[in-house]
Amino acid sequence: MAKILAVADLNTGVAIFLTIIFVIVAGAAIFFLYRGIKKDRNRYMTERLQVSDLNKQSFDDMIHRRVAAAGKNTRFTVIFIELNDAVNLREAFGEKQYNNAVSVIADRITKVMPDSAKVCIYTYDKISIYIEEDLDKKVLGDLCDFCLVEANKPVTMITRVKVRFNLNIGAADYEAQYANNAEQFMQDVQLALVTAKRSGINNYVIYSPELMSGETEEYKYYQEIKSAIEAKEFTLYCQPIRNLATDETFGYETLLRWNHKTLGVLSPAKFLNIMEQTGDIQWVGSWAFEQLVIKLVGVIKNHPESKIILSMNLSPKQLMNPKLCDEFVRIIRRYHAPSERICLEIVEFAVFDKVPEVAENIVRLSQLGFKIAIDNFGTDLSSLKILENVKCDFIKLDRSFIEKSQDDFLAGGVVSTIVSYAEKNGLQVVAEGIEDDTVLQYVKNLNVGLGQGYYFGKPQPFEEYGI
Ligand code: G
Ligand code: MN
Repeated sequence: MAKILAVADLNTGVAIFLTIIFVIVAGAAIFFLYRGIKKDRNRYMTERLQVSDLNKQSFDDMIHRRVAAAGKNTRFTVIFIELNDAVNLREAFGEKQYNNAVSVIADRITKVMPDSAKVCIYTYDKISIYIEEDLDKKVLGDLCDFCLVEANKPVTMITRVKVRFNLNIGAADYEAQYANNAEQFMQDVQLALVTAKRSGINNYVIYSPELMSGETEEYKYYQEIKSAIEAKEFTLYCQPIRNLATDETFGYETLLRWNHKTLGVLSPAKFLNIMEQTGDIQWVGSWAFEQLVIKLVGVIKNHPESKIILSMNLSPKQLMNPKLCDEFVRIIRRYHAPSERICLEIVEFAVFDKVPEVAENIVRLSQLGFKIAIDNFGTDLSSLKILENVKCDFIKLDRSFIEKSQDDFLAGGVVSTIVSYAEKNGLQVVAEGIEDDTVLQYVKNLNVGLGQGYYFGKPQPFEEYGI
């Protein structure tokens, strides 16, 4: 009996022991399974969410390999994203912080891309994306829009300093026509990018042959300007505007100059026309505006007592850009610059009420606090009509008009009329192109308040005027 009990006890013991072993083994299995899944999941997540280790060289190599191995039905997409303020931001925040910010943007972009996408920080101002899929135009357009949204969100640079990047995007699909020609394919992605850039900030363009035929010369020109800006060949000169009654400096007109490698210092007359045609004026204009703002903020910091205003010319093409105001607002906010100390000079005023975008821009710029000047006034008297619709602050009388008005009784009368009109309506008049004492006395006698011209100083680098 006792023996039977002992056997029963033994059986229970073995059963308990086996159960415990089973629980331990099962527990361990579940543990390892869980760990394995977690590890895989983490690997998957990091692979998916991390910017690839690619750099320009390996990215280009990858594209070359893909093109070399491509068959008739191979399709993939490459996107270039260019950060427009790269040079300035890198200078303002330093290399390390700037690079961090670009990584943040690349991460955000990775998250909105399909799984097959490889995102690469291509150069300091460019992110490239390779997508191993045949995307239709609509989907690709949506992806570009996502990129714009993600990259436009503010990035925190140093504690509490948030910066918004501006960008342009170019994309192209690889198709059989590129067989064995990776160079051509990558150049078309770049062309799409340049075309986007010319149409204003925060735009994307998807390459299509119709859109871009005959662009090659312009493309070279674009590259020339871009490398000129990087080589600091573009500078802002300035020319004083004098208060004729007190002889104090009222402000400076800033003027763009291109210190060309081989051609010397070029004035806008030499390059602005072609920039207008190609559309490069949009981004070069924004660049110039930003330089003006940086200068103004420097003046306010170093000479708090100074009240000078800085002015700059806006080209008609710039004024037609519906995003102009947003762009300017973004820049003045970034530097905390007072818009009321910036004057925007606008020529060909008369045509503007016929172009709604232009009229809207002028009204908005004025509402934003910018001072508005009618430049080169006199060449087209119908400009006066616009004063009824748009609030202006300055009328700048053209040099040739003043010259003519000295001998021409009628024109002289017009100057007087303008001066009294200005007085009544709170505008200030600037006589342009004062070269000698005779003209200076003449305009003073007509009660013109402000003057500008070689007599007071030529356009020169800011340092020459001690600012
Ligand atoms: O008004 P507008 O922005 O077009 O005028 C600026 C241009 O006028 C500058 O390129 C400058 O070189 C030129 N300029 C400025 N002062 C004088 C002057 O006294 N005489 C002449 N001839 N040109 C001047
Ligand atoms: Mn001007």
